[in-house]
Amino acid sequence: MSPIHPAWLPQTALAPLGRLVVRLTGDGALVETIATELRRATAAHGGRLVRGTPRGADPEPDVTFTSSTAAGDRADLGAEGFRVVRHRERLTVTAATGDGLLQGFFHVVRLGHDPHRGEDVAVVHRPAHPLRMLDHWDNVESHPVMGQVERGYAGGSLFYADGSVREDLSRVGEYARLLASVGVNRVAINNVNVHRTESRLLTDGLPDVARIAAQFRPWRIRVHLSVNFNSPVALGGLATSDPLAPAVQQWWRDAAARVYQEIPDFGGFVVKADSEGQPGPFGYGRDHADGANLLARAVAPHGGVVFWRAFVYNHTQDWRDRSTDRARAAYDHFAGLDGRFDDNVVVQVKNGPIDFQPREPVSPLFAAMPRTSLAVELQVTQEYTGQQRHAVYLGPQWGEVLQFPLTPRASVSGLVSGVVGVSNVGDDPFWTGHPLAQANLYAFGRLAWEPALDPTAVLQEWIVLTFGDDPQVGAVVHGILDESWLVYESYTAPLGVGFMVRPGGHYGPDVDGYEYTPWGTYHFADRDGIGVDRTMATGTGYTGQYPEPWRSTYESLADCPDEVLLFFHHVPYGHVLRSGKTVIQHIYDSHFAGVEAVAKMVAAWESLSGRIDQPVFERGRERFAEQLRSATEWRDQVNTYFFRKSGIPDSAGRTIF
Ligand code: GCW
Repeated sequence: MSPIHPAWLPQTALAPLGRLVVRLTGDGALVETIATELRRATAAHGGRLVRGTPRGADPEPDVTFTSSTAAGDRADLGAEGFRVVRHRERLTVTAATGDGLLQGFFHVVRLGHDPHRGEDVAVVHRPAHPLRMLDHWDNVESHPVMGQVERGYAGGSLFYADGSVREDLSRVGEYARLLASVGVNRVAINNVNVHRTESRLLTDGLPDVARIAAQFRPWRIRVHLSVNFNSPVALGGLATSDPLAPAVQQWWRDAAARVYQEIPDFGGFVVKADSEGQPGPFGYGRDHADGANLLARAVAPHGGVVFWRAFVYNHTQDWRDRSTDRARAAYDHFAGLDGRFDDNVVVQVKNGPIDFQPREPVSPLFAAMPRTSLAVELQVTQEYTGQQRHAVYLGPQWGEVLQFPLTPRASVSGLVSGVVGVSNVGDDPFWTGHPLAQANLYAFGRLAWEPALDPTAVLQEWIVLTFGDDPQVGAVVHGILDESWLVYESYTAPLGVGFMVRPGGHYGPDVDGYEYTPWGTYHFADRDGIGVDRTMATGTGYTGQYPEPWRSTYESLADCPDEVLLFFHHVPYGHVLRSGKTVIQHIYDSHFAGVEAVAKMVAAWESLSGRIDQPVFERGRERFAEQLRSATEWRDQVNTYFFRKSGIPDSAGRTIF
């Protein structure tokens, strides 16, 4: 087995700073964390760390990290911000908190060579969202169908093995360091589908949860638990879990108090309720505000937050029933509850209305709950985007989602206070299965902190930290990843229709895989056309959930953007897209082009042989071979399916089966 890959923080990434004279002032746990980093780096690379206030004999520092208690700095920099000033080849980073100083430290690491040299600057960095979180869908006990990590493509869990919390959690500490370096400040450590063993983390498992929290604490990352709504019955032996029953409320208050006794900086709960078989308030005739507030009031005295997921829909639909539309579900369940959630509830909404497809419009729910704290949930783990066997850099997708101007006044980012990602990490030596999938974890944190960052520039940061500054390696990795999301989209389900995947595992093509299932996501292809009519005029009315101008844009066949056309409209194969191509020709062309693009990626990767770590190269090579095989399969199945349905040949006469 290969040794654990250092991801984007190899020793070399700290070398530029480690060669300098660095001063660090302030105290507290986080300042000690920074001190440890600096001590190691300067010892390894010949620099020098000076602690505390300057003394006459000290050398002049090149870089100073300083904790400020000034009221002005507090106001200016906030709880996590920092100021960077470069003046006459001296760099000073000032923060009002340890959190801010830690973020400032990693900022300087990202600056790379000679961070103190260059033009004079004075900039303040503050996060766009206070809540930046990763959810793990990890099970304590390997689930018979879903395994150790639900939708995990990177081996087992970092936290659990053989039915319990791991004895040796040192890798969790390494993980915490990586997450802190990109600004993640919360982690939920168990699957939102809370099975029996996992539900006990809240009770008997607490000492083990405390051990995990201890690994995250030096990096100021708060730990959350996913909890089962039915816990008062299942764990407490109560007759009901009705959120309005006083005994139930007391049970949750007591449970929360026990957690905070063990883990004073515990973050709070994450809840998936009334969704895909998980229990919830509907079972007691209550709504989701009742349910969320029940838990929020239990953690409120301790400063806790409840992330309540809006992923609520009917997964036992009848495919014959054209009136139900899964895309409508989150809005239909939640929009009417706006204003009823307690302040420490965060309603967590998936980026799109269905389920992390390669392309979906953004969820209209973000615009419908102005009096509620919201978080956008992104899927870092590549469930529907190639399962970490395909190289797919998701930074551009997330940038688009976060910056999407959903209302005339605000982007999605401006409408939420948190960004949550489903983690793509496991106990794999490369952390993420595909070594290039590390870039997604990196970009998640960076874009959650600052959504306006250019995803290509973020990728560049990741490349230099990870591989060093060999320009050829940089060019190749950019060449592979910059457009990789669009490439993936091009050889899979076309024009926003989504879900043409194998049921259950969700890998590989199956055009009709979900067409007649109860899960409710269909393409409605027949001999004449394809797509889901979600218009108000003739379809499910989903377009009516959007504010203007999107309501009219999506409603109108002429105005609807091509990439989501089939999400909103059912059209004939001969319908001419805004691109000038017919729908059927677009399907053929994009699938052929997609596979050609993958073949180029494979060749590009081969050119890195000998230029990057051999184990990384080998792992990548194995993944690229699979990507090419799988993309070819997608191309041939999708093209053949639509050729047979439509009878319309490819205008370029290429091979379709
Ligand atoms: O994407 C779907 C997945 C489920 C997952 C669910 C959810 C954890 O297929 O595995 O369950 O979404 O987000 O709750």
